[in-house]
Amino acid sequence: MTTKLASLQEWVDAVALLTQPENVHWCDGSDAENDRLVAEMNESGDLLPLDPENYPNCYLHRSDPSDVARVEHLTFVCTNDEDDAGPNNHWMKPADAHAKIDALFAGAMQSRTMYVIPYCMGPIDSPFARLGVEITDSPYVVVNMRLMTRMGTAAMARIEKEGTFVKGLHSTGDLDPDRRFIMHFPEELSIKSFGSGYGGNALLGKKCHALRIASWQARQEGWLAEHMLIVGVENPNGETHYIACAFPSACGKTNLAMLIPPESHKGWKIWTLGDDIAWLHPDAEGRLRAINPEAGYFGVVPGTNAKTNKNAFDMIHSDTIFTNVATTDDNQPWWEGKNVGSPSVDWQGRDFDEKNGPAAHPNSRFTVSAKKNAAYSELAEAPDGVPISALVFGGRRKELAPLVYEAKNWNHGVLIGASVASETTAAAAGEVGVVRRDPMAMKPFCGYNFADYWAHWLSFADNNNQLPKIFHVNWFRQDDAGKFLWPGFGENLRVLRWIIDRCENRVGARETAVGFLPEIGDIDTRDLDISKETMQALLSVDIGQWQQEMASIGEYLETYGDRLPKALKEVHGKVVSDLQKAS
Ligand code: OXD
Ligand code: MN
Repeated sequence: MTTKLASLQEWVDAVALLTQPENVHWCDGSDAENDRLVAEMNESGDLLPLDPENYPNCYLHRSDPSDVARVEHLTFVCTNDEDDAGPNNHWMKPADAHAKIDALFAGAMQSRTMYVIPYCMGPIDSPFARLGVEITDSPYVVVNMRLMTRMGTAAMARIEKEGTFVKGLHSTGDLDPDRRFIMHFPEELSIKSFGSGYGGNALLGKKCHALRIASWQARQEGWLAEHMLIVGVENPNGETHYIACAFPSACGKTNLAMLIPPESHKGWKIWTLGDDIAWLHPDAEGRLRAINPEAGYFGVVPGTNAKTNKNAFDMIHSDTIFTNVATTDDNQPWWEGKNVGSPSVDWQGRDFDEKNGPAAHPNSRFTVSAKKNAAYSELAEAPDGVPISALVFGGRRKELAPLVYEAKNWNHGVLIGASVASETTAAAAGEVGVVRRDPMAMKPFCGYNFADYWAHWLSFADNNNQLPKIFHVNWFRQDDAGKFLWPGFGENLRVLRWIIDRCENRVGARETAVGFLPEIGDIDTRDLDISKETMQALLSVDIGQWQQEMASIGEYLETYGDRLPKALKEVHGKVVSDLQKAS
């Protein structure tokens, strides 16, 4: 397969001239192609087959130990004007960035095959879907992109018809961390990634395209590209509300997207539309409609078991690529929190010895097609997506943030989103467990200046009359002894129910300076072993702590200088004065 689209052919030829591959292969996404690549990788050791009886069609990939997470310090947004990238991004002048990374690409694919991967982000016939082509020298990337996107012939047909696509160029290079860069050129709709074979650094459809480049496109075209799961909550009467939730990496998005209603909630159903990314478009009625641009899950493995996420646990028993998990002596994949079996070989291929740390890497992953999820929503393929009733922000906070609260209006909700903070996790390289601001959970992923991004969010209030209500949740509040106050997982449905009741105007709320909170008793705790005191603690607002928090948010917002929208400053000022009155 080559192409009749001249701009694509010219780009592929130019890349081949620069990178000097031995072969060029145009991917069609077929089973036969996939089988051949898997067989070749079994031969080369890139993919190790797992126990075919208990894990049919499952493989293990071990990445280089220096290449196990996203690398935010090596990720750049390269716009002509530095202020367009903003203080939230590392910036490089486009010409300098191209020169630097092209020098690394020169000859980088010698004696390798160069794969050309046409893909579509979003249902193939959706007007909201966007197209891309990734060129890579990694067959691991090809087989992952096949699970994570609509990849192959149908995508190519649409690319040739529309002529516009995001250009992504990737090479694993020599994996030298000093020769590793992930560069984005939103003005050119292009991405160049060198020196990493890992997840978000290499599967360019995901964070690079569907968030960094798409957020830029979305601003120009009047929609939003967000780091959000999308879930349908169906009540026993068969009514379904769709909710989109933005939480920082590794805060339980996949678990919430696949929540299993607890025993106490017979008749309730949860439908998964997406676990990581939502593209939100205003419709003619002024609602926001969401599609998930992805077709698969690239989920964190440790902690996944039949209790925490039964749907994920079940679906990763076949047709799954594991990256950096351990194995048992009968060659089943193993990870901390699996709760069955024990590790024999660790993620680096060494005999397991607890002195070397966890057996599976804390950021080890599964890649699996979304269609394997027992809770997969049939509307996941709907070209127009689903109408969103509520947007929910959240973070991992030991204290301060109550279990749930509701914004007073859209602008206040934008402030709540802009104020999201969370303790860091292993999804990104760097220290774990420190609180950092992660506005809208987009700190690593917004392809432009946050000040302009908040202005874009605020602009929706002008022309939409049926916008979703905005909430904030915190499943991670602890007592003084460090014990989690809320059971989490399936029980989070109780909080989603309050959120839906608020959207339907079925329940009142307690107004506080920071937002509307549930009255104790309005969160259904039937059949839950939780005391009234604990619920009070979960729903308490400590005015002194919040005054400190608002001061810190104010300082943070000021770092965006003159571009910070006035409306955001005003709503911040209003919360500060309401807290003052309440103190
Ligand atoms: C992810 C992340 O991999 O957010 O989804 O880091
Ligand atoms: Mn994510």
